[in-house]
Amino acid sequence: MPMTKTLLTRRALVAAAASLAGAAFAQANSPAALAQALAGTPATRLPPVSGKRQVIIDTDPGQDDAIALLMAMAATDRLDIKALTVSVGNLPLAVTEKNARIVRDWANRPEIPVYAGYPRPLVREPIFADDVHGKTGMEGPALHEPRGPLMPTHAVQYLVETLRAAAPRSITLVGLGPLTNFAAALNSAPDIKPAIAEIVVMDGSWGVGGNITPAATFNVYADPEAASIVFRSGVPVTAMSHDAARRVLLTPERIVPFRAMGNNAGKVVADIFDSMVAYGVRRRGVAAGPIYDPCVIAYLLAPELFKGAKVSVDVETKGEFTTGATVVDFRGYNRRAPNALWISEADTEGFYALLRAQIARLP
Ligand SMILES: [Ca+2]
Repeated sequence: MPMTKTLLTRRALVAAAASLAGAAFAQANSPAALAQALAGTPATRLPPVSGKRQVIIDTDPGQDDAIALLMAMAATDRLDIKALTVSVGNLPLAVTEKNARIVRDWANRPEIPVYAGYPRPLVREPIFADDVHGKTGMEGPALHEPRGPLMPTHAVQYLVETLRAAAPRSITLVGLGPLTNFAAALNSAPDIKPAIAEIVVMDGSWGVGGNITPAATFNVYADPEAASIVFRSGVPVTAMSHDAARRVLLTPERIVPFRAMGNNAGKVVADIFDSMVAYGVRRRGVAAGPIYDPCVIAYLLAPELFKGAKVSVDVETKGEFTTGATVVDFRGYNRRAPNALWISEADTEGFYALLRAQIARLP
């Protein structure tokens, strides 16, 4: 290629990067930075937050849910957990609601109420992930009969009544499973939207494909209509994507400090992690694996550990091969205002330091 053409090509690349991502980004004109700029909106580091957040956590425990819930319930200085609502997902509802109450016991937080939601997705047949999480849903540690009862009220009724009585933008909804309960609440009572500060979900992937089909991640695939309702709700959504969560790889070395903590919660986490690594060996032949849901709690406590971008996200509900896929418009093709903060990068070492600090606080 002649020299002038090479220069022109390079100049065109720099100009394209500048127009897409701003002059400051284009100054970092390494090939990797240029490639990222041409791919679309670059993720930026999220600012830290302070103060205490009121949260309602919807969950389908689930091994990674259990660790996420322990992490959240340890953060008594940062999270005011109003309730756990339980969804069908990794296992049937009868298993997930019982597991949520067991985790509550492990954290010694008997005052947190647990409400069970719908036993099925909005319109589809349920799918489960007991091949991953074991028949108990929390394979690894010894499980006991929960000490506290389930609340008699349906989770969706609880959500609607609580949000109707709440101050504007005061409660953060945290979704660690399929989004059936949140979608049902939003659909049946749209007047609850102003009370919601943000809906933070463990959902979707763009760069790294799915974990239940080639295109879809489990929580979306299990109830894509529900995920679509949440993303289209008009409430600010933060999506902890698999793009970010799969960077937070669990390895045998990272389990050692939890087993050495000397508290029961550290042993529980180490037992669950050992089971997850064993699954990684069985399924993929490597002693490592991703842990998903705890990344969502880490975002609530320390968003500065993550990078993200505000983008437009759609959920595929009619695909022949792609049902449950999240379609992320990094380049602004659809000319809509962003509906989500898409988190795509994570600080792995920072994440594990935070998780260790939280689990060490528990009994
Ligand atoms: Ca989950």
